[in-house]
Amino acid sequence: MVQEASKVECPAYVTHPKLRAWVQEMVELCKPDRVYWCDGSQAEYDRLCNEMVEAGMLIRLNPEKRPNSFLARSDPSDVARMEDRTFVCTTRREDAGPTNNWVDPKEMKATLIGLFDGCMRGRTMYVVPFSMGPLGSHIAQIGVQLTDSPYVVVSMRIMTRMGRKVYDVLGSDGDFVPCLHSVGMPLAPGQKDVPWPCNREHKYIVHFPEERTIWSFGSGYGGNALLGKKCLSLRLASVMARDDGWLAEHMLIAGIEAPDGTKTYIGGAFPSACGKTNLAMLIPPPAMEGWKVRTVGEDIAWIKPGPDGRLYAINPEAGFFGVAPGTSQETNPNAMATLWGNVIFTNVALTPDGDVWWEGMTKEPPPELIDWRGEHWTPDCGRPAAHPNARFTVPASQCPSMDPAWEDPAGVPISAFIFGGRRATTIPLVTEAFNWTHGVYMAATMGSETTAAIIGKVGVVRRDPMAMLPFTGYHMADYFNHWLGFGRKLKSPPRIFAVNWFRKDENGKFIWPGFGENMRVLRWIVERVQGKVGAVESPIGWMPRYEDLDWRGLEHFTREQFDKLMSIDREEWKAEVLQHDELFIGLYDRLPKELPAVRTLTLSAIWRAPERWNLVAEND
Ligand code: SAT
Ligand code: MN
Repeated sequence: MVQEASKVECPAYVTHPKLRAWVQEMVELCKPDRVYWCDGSQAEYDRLCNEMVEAGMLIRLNPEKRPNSFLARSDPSDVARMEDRTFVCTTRREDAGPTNNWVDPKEMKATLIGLFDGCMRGRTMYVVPFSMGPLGSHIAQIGVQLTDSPYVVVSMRIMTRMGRKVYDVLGSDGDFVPCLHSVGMPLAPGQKDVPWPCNREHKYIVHFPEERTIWSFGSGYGGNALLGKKCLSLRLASVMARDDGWLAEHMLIAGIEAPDGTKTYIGGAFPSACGKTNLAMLIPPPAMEGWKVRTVGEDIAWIKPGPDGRLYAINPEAGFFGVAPGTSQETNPNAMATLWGNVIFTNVALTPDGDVWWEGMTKEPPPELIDWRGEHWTPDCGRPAAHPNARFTVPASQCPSMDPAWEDPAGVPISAFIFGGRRATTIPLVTEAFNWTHGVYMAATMGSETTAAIIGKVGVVRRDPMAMLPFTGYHMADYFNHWLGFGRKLKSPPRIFAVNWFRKDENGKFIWPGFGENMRVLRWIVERVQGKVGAVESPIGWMPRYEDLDWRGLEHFTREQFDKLMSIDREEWKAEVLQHDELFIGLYDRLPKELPAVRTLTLSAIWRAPERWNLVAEND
């Protein structure tokens, strides 16, 4: 239904007076030429994609190679989530805490109203109703996004449950999160549009946790613009979760199936560039016959206690917005299979026969390409063909490893949490926390080395508590406190594990072979949960001995190599604990006292241990 903006008429099936009033108010502010109410149908999706192809905003890929798929090229100023333009606006600055950008909500509203006034002139405002989580699940949440970007509309249809049926769940008085988005580039009468409209000068991604609303201006890219993802499902949801006793986490959810058919679900938090998507879709080595990994989610988990005292998790998303570079048949065959068709690619390279390519997809690059900026590219030209943050947007249902229960509105029961970063030194392959409080400490102090994909210096350890640094919508110390209290209330809280696939030897080589071999660690974790396998107590947690892991097919990996991977170096750990302290001091006004207490215990244990603690010595 398309209509003139001045006389906004809601379709009869939209019966929610507050929603109707909000749309009317936002239309009066943004002044679009037209308002379009999305129904979420395939026909609507196809029509919008065709219109974008005609307008030069999308390139249709070769239907024989990549059916029903498209390539978008963004403006070079709009290629990633922008943390420095992301704000959490609470009445009191302390409530946002030191890890969020804060502006007084009244002041921010005034700025935004100025920017949004007339920002959709010459454009269509799309009304996009969506559910994060299976429709009607008691864990799900509803949002309605107003946007002037058809690219965002079609992306939201892949990433969320979007369309008319959301209004049935919402009824006339259900709760929804109002999400306002504009690319911030009004068109004057007769002005020609550009392939990727955005505002090069002003970008604002703003959360009002007390009102539970989101306003995003100036960017059309990813988490800045698909407001159901990081904005709703993490920053706002983390606040809701704190208030209502659940967890909204930056976690994959996977079901680990044993040869006897038993399944153990885990949640896993990793900062970017740690292979989280690959782990969620892992294919075990052939020698570990009968073991399988089933995917429930690869980015976000919403977790609630069930009546039986266990935790149940849903994946609030319906699609993957994954990083393309580095994804290959070798690193992630399931992702490659998922991408057979129905994909919107952004900022990857185009092959001469109308397909896509990115760095790492094949060992040998094609002899020529059109790069992500639309320019001719050859392997020796010195520029990357795909942008390092190039993405695919694809329905999760196409992934061959999806778990049969991935859309179960009740969620899946979680038995373990794993936390991991990218660390060349210090952190062993795997340790199990002594208890919930110790596990929260391990998760809160996790860090990861920055890679080229993350802006800033390469190889510096950035502390990223629970991989939630850019996504916790309130004071980080209150978030730690929420975690501590949450576990205390559970009859048997999930066990907590720390992992590091990235430790290097003295020659700078990765010690652990990685990829599918990570299954060996997952198996140990599952069997720890089931009480089936042993461990030894180290100064920093429980650890597997060599004989506790399944080495079938990897017999060439020696006891000595394993020992190196698991060792604890006193000097390295002294430096590590000092860095934990730095994190804690920054949050000290609200820091739960348990955390410095665990820090003290950790330090004492390291001091009492040999200078270089290792499993071989322990076993002697
Ligand atoms: O752009 S997203 O926020 O969706 C992905 C990311 O940068 O983590
Ligand atoms: Mn993420």
